[in-house]
Amino acid sequence: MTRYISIIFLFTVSILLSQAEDGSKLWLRFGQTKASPIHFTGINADKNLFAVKELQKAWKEMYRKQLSFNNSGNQTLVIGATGSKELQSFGLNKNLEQLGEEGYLIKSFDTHGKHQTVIAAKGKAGLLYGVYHLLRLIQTNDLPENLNIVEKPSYAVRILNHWDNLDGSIERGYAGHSIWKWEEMPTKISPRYTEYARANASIGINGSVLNNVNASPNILRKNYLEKVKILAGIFRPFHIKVYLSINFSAPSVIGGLPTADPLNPAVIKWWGDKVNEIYQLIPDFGGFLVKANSEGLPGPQDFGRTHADGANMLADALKPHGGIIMWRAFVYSPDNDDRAKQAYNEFVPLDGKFRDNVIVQVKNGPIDFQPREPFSPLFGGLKLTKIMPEFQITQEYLGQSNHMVYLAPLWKECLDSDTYCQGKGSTVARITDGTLYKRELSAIAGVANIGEDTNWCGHHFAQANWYAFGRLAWNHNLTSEQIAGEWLKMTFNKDTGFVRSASNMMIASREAVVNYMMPLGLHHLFAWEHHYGPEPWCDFPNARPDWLPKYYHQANEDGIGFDRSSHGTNNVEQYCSPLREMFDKTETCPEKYLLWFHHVPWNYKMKDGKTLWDELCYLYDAGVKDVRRSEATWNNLQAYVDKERFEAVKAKLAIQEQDAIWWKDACLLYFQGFSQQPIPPYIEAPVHKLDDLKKIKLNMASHN
Ligand code: GCV
Repeated sequence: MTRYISIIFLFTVSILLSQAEDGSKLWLRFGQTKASPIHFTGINADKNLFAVKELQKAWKEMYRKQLSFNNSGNQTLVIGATGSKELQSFGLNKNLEQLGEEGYLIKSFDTHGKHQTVIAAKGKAGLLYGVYHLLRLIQTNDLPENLNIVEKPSYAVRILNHWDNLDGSIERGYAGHSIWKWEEMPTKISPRYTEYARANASIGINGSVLNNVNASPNILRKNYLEKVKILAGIFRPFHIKVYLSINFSAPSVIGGLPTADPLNPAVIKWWGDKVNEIYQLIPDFGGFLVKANSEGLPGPQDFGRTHADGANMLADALKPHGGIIMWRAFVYSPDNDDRAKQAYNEFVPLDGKFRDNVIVQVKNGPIDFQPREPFSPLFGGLKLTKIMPEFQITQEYLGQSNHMVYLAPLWKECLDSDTYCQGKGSTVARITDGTLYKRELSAIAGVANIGEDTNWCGHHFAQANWYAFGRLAWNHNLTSEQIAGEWLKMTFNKDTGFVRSASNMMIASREAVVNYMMPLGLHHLFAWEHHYGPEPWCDFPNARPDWLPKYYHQANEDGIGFDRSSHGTNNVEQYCSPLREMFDKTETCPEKYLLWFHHVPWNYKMKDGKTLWDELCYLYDAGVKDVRRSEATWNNLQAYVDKERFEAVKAKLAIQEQDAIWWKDACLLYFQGFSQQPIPPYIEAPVHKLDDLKKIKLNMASHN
């Protein structure tokens, strides 16, 4: 009897646990959300198609049964690729041709008293994306009676960069250890690999760089390549290619050669052989991501060669197999007068010298993923070279997995920036998506925020950034609001009021973090080691000057900010007219970039009539207030969110509020030492003492 009761007890507990809202299902909560009424009487499709299997899997979770393969009802769903018998009567072949391999149509047809919904594409990839699109419409309750959807991705390569090390740690990862269990493969294959692939495919991501750009040469050893092959096999049906970060000195470290000089014939042969070996194992391997001559990593310059020499040698090895090189432009050295200028100075003289399967990968801003930076001048500067944006989904400098910061507005700000490099309308989006220069190969990368935490990303709202990256990579014309709305409906609740409030909260969160961390173009004020909290005072003997905050804020008795104008380092010259002139003068420089481009006196009059000092105080304070507003909003939304996730987010928001106050007090008290001005009475007075804040030492070892 006791045994019987305990079985019932265990059974009940396991049901409850399996229903726990722990975030593990991401936005694919087919079984958890209230599904909309069934629209279809049956499906007409090849049941062996992976896209159809994915549809049926989700369907079963939503409706507890599969959609029957039955074409006789009056509301059929038809799925088929060009040339398939299912598509024959619809005459869509011409339209599909224009949509490429990944595009698709979802269209309604009313014929012979039948209402048919057709998902059509040129090939399997498009069908898969079409199915996920339909599922999204069902999940969000946005499936209209008549559909006429035409989709084609903005970028050809939509890729996540994992900064995962082979020992399971993640550089700048804040959601636990790596999901790649190298030691366990091939004996044990984590089910998360498939879930990862599905989540990515559902938002259009089609590539994954598995390992850190600070790459261990060992990833190219045979035993690791065998494991990479396993992941590639799992990802393949989801139309996701694997890519690897490589270490430029691999030919010497693991190949035993005396050099890694890219022009040395033995080195060229070594790479050629290695690439052949990879393609033997993984015929659809995507290519390499390379961080070279950057932050101490080896590269072609070690042998007197250029970045182009290095990239081209690797590109030549990959070319016969259709692989690409993503060559990072994240280079800077302490010997130069301004870090913001260096990537441009290094790469613009090489413009036009790269092979056609090389794309130069550029971080959105010229420094390093700060809460706000102007776009990197390389986007306008490189005209003959393919160039791709690199965004950081993981929140290295934005509160890591403690702060709720929705990043779509930050990325849109960069993509929508007009570089003017080919006249008005030369936006970063148009330069990188291939439309401005009519290029087929285009790409966009996001540094992943994924780890083995149950909810994948550490913070429930950080999932929105993974989601938003994928959606923007697919369609950079989507608005931040649209993406937030979709994600909220799928992840939390479809209630209109809930979505409106939560979406407003998400949208406001980016400006909030700018305000409480680094308003008005301030940057790099974070702590030396962990990059989490403020340390504008940080200094110690023999430190690299360009790794110290004072290099960037340049605060003194006269004012604050980095003079990058024509009177200073002349970084403004790297931007095309009229931006160059606009950034050059304090009166015309947008105030959000004021201290990025100018050293400004404390009593400088801002557009709203305040002095610079008062404005700085006002903005830091506004950032804290913004976070409090988010807390109030979230508390009001309690009825719409399950207890588990509600409490988890609430607890993180409380940390964020404390951190915002920490940032505000630290920065204002420290800069006050230079401005010598009082904090205005309408600003909340600091609650900390500067000396106490200077003593804070975080043990963030587990975070890096
Ligand atoms: C992967 C910054 C980060 C490093 C990172 C580097 C890069 O410096 O702090 O952790 O290294 O950027 O993007 O290469």
